[in-house]
Amino acid sequence: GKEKWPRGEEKIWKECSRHLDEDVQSITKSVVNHVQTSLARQAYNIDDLGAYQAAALSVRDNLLVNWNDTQLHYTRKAPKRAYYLSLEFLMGRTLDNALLNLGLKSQYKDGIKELGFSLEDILEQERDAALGNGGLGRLAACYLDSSASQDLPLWGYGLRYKYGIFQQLISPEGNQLEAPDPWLDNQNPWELPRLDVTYDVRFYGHAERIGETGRATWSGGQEVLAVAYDVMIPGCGTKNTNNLRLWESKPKRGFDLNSFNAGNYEGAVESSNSAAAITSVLYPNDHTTFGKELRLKQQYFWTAASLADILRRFKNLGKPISEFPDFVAIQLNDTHPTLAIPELMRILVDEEELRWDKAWEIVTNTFFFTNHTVLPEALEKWPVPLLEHLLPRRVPERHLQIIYDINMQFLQAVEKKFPGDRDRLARMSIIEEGVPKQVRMANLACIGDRKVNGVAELHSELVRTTIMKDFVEFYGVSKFANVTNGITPRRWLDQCNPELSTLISKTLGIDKTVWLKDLTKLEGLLAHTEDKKFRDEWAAIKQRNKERLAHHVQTTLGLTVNTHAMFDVQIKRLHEYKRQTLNILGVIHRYLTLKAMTPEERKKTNPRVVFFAGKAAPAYYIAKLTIRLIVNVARVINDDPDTKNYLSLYFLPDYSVSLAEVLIPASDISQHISTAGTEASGTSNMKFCLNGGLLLGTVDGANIEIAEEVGESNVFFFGHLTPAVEDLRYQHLYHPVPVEEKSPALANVLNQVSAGLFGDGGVYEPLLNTIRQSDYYLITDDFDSYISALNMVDEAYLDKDEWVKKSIRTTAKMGKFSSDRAIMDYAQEYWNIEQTPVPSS
Ligand code: GFP
Ligand code: GFP
Repeated sequence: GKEKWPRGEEKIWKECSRHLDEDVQSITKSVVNHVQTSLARQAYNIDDLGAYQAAALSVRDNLLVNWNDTQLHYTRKAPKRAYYLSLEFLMGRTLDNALLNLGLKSQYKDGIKELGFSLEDILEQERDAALGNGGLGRLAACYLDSSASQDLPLWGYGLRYKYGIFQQLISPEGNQLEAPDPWLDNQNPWELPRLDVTYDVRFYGHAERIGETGRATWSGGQEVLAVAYDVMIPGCGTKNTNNLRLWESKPKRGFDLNSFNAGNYEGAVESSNSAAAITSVLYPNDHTTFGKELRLKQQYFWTAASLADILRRFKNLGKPISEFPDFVAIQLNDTHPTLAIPELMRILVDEEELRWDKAWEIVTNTFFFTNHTVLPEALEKWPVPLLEHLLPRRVPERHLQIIYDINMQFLQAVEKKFPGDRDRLARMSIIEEGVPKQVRMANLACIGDRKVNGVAELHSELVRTTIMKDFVEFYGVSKFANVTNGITPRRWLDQCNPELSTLISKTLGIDKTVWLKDLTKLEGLLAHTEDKKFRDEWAAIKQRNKERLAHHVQTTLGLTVNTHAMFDVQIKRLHEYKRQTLNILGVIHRYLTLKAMTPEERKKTNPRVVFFAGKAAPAYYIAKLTIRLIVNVARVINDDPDTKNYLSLYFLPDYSVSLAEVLIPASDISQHISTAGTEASGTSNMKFCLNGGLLLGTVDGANIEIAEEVGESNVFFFGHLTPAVEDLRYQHLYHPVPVEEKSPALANVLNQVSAGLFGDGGVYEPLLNTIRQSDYYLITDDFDSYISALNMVDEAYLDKDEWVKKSIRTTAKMGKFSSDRAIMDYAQEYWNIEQTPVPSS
């Protein structure tokens, strides 16, 4: 029989239920309450950190009211749901964002003030949740925000790493050092441990076929427990509050008392330690594959737990399993969660006892796959022996057997369509021959998915014509589409640039929640570009944001920044394809040019301050050398009395979401200068432009679509185009032209570095040689046009009025790049899910 629900009197439950605190008095009360009860502190011994924690707990109570209503509403309405599986969620800080989305910021500000604290100060106490490396992880975070803001029934699934991305320190020589990021040390008020939501996940062990059926059982090996932690994701101007479920791994059987009693103390905790290791660190990814068993273990652990949870929720609906794809869509963010494909097959065949064909139909209607890069070294492959070892062994090796079976059927179909084309079969096979054999995850993801997408027009086209060419010929082109990335305007304008947000609302004459949720409304700003007063306000806000950044540099690094100069920013992971090297060589060129000028000539130049920030993967030697060069160039030029008023350079250590929030609103120009065809999309380009910073870039990724929106006269483009890249690389290898001939200016720069202008030149030889030799990323080919583009930027900046107009036009045309547009595209064209707003009670 059905359990009675709720227990006890419904009336009492209702009467005693918590509601949102909306007025200053109840907010203040709830904060004080948390100080006393949750923190066990009092008025006389509470500090900023404590005040932050109490405020966070009070906001969390409010979020929970909405979160509970949302989850219950979704459960009752039972709409089709989407699940976003991502190994990275780069969330940053939560408190400010939650206050803005709840619409309670000013009330909290007042309440906190009454208690003697400032909201600004306590916001600074929060540590970033840095569970990601870069663009891919921050994109996932923007999509969560948009899914809630657009009332879409979507949950994220990821891992709760004990240590986020490493903290970056810079040694006195300028080397990057890595330290662990113990982000959970001060406790995390934004997560709800769900000790009741757990799943067993098994590694190693063996599978055994049951009689003559295709089914098998799996036993032995190591079993760990996946424990759920829920993170509330509030939407903007709506009650809908979605969920991000992060898994922590715990030992299934913890402390071994027998070993302990026998005097084997280490043995007693061994299994606990090995289980906890699975979710202890986020792998810093440098876009190259590495055969780390632990990483594969993470991937399996996370996909297995997430699928089990999704399946349980589906089963609660009481629908037949054949309807699974009518209620569930699963988005695979890159290839990291691809093991979900064989895992769902295993569940359907072994546990649900479905026939292979039926199971395969369900699988291929459930999954969707996003590719984020065409860099060959980034396409994940796993050695067959490793998979064999980790997932159950013995005949049949279950997951591997499933992969082989999928592959066999697939290749038979290919053979049928393209008879006798052995090379094609070899290219398309999930298994790459060699010693050892490898499993190509992108092929598996493509075969097991309903649709594949790239993240900007050019990138999606490259996916279709390069890495997935054979698959397009096999499946037809309609399986391969594009969703250009987006960013949430809540964090990347309203939160990081509150003054600009206020000015925009005032100018458009609408409430901010309206344009923040329909970003195309920004076009209304175009009508005001000729209004001098508006332009002055616009420029004054940029100036104050520059001062805010300067203040940050002063307090963190003790350095004084010239806020009257143009602010030129490049912030992103360090990678050769992103070409921070091109930028620093350009800075050196500028420095040498200034040095050669007379003081009078210098006075006529446009002062420039260049900012860099970004982390290099710990094992990426060339990227680390680039950081070292930047730091040492900064030392020399910032100290040179001849030039320091006209050019200075800062490398801001430990790049993070929070640092980006200070840098982006302060930029006049930002650089997105990847070798054409290498940056899939880029998303910081959108953030800068949304905040009225102009773009200097190559014709690559989403830069192209940004230019289409704002008009080419408002961006600064340079460099070779994608179709030329292959030929140029070929030339470099077979008909190399010396740098001296290609670009005397660049040759001079390289020689000065070698000669020791920035300290021991020998140190930089390996970096310089990448340019002098094969120059895979085409620095020599693009250098001169890069320098001309920089000069054009200078010239344009001299006309302040026109510059501000360009800035306004740029912001005005960013509507397309809201992640709301992108998430609605996924919802409608891919997942087929509907907006499910929670009624305001
Ligand atoms: C979710 C939430 C629960 C909540 C229910 C409401 O559960 O906290 O009580 O929805 O229906 F996690 P599942 O969908 O995971 O069962
Ligand atoms: C990757 C790509 C970027 C793209 C993001 C999001 O970023 O071009 O914008 O994914 O799709 F390289 P990273 O994770 O490598 O920073």
